[in-house]
Amino acid sequence: MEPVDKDKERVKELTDLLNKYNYEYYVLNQSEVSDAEFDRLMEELQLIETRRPDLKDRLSPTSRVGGGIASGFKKVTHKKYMLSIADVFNTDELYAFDETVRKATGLDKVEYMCEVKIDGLSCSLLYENGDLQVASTRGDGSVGEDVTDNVLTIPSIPLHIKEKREFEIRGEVYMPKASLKRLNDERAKNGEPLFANARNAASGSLKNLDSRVTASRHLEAWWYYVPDGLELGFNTHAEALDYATSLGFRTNPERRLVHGIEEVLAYVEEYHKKRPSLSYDIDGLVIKVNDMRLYDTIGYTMKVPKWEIAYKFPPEEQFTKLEDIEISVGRTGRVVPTAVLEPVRVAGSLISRATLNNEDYIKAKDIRIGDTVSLHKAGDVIPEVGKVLLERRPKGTEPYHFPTECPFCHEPLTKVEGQTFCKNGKCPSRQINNLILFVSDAGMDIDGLGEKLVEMLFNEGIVTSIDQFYTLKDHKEELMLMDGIGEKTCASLFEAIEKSKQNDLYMLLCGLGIPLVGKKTAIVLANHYQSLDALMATSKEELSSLSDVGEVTADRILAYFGDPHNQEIIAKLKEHGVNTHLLHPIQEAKNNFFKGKKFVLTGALSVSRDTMTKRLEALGAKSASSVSKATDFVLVGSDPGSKYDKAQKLGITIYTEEQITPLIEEAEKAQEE
Ligand code: 0OX
Repeated sequence: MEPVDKDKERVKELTDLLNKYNYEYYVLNQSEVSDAEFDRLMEELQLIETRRPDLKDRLSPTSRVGGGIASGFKKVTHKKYMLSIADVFNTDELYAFDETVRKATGLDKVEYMCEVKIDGLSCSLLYENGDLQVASTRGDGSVGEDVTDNVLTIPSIPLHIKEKREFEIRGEVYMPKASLKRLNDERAKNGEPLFANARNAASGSLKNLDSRVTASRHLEAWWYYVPDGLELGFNTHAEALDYATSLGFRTNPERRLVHGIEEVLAYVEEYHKKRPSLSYDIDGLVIKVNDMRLYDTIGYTMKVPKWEIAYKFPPEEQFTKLEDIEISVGRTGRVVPTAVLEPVRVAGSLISRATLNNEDYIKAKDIRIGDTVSLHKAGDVIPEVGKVLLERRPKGTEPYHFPTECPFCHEPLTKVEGQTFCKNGKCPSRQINNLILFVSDAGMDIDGLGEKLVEMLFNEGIVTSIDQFYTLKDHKEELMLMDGIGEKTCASLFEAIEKSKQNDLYMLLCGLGIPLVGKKTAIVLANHYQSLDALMATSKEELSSLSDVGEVTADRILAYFGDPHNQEIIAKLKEHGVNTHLLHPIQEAKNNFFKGKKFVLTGALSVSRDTMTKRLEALGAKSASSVSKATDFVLVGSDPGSKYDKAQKLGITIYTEEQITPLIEEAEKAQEE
């Protein structure tokens, strides 16, 4: 008899448990285990694997966190050609599609599966003997790229399935709207270029050579096609999808089986309306013949099947006049051109400014002041100027000359990889933006110091570096001469500045504006080093070993603290009594009912609104001042204002303090575990 290998048994137990919890949490959206318990089991498995590398399986749940950096992606030849779909843009074309299908099959009324068309990146998963073998992108349809290491980091994807025959499933990897917003907010704070839409972000994340980056991007996937459905014994697409669901794959619940084209049109109309409320971007709908036995009869044209069609939504586009091009220089020195527009409504909001990205973007489209331009919301997030309507170009316009020197400091500008930079660290625009970051809620969160006031303080020479906020009280007389600043404003401003000295270390780190250090990284650094001095004395090796700190970030951090000018400012902050130590270990809000939810407070509560806001924010909720369709819930106290009426009108969930308190307490308890 073989001796019992206790580690081996425990690895199996832990693997099964972790896979089960992952499935329950990420596929079923229900969980019977706390995050803390899950993390504990994961750490235990990691420990055993470190001690016993012979027991580490390629498909271990620990591989979900990402690993090394690849030098490139291997090519994968698809077993069956990875089809794409023909597009149609209106209902007439949908009728024509139905007619083709009816003619080919001789049916009067066809059964169709209607699906939403996810705006992501198509992906194939191949399982052999129940184990995930390879995950690949579509590529040119015949040959794709092996992205298995990256796909493993998407927690909802099953590593093992109970089907032991060879099984392939295809679907779409995507970035949920909330993840894209979080990612772009973080990139904006770090002065990095933003992703224009969810598809680009998903593609950049799935095809990243560093699987730890993929893991940090919170990708998701829906699975929508079993290419060998017939061979596996299913007659219909619906049956194949139900089987995939039973194997543990996420299949999209918005799908609907309908009879005849009229019901297809009803689905189309319904999803036009439903589109904004989905948590991910869709760019259309997909209509598939349900009976797979008919596919060969209906046939294929070149690379697209005739048994399915994509109905594409019209782009949300408007036209307006470009009145001016404004140039701004952010704190990192990146020069960004912005279009100043005649205000126009796009996808529900009034737009008067839109990004022009960079010099090359303007040049490629020959965008000129005075032009009529199309405007769309890139990925429904950032308004972007699309094309120029040349037929409406007024006489006498001139090609736009991108500045060659900084409009703020007049130093020559430098171009790096398509982006333009002002490299002058003393540039007033960069300095003002640094100051703004320091006091903003993304930094030290000092109430009363708005962008306008900071700019005035800089222009008056009162605050030209961040440490000088702490000597502002010596300039009371000059301050009182400024517009709208009286005795009371001054007093509360000085109080807020004084209070900020007691901020926790991570807030200071965010406020310093260290390149590539956003809130998440700042928390990791603060928790690990516990003091600014310890962080300033660190090595590249130690920095790079931390989660969320890649090599590039480590270099930037070291360069920042190595700069004598920054060292001088930090010394002054310390002299003024600014805290440079970790006060409370900070945790990222765990998944709970409140995380990511947008709330509005109205009426009087038993505690101050500030206290309640802080409590909800600590759970990951986001406060907003006015009620809109995007509000998730409104908390009402006594004598609520018009926000209450608006919430009722919009059908937004309303809680009283009594109703919400038990929910908050439950989430707080989970947070502490
Ligand atoms: C989507 C989507 C894409 C099946 C055979 C060719 C295309 N983006 O959501 N493709 C398909 O169908 C495949 N369905 C979808 N829902």
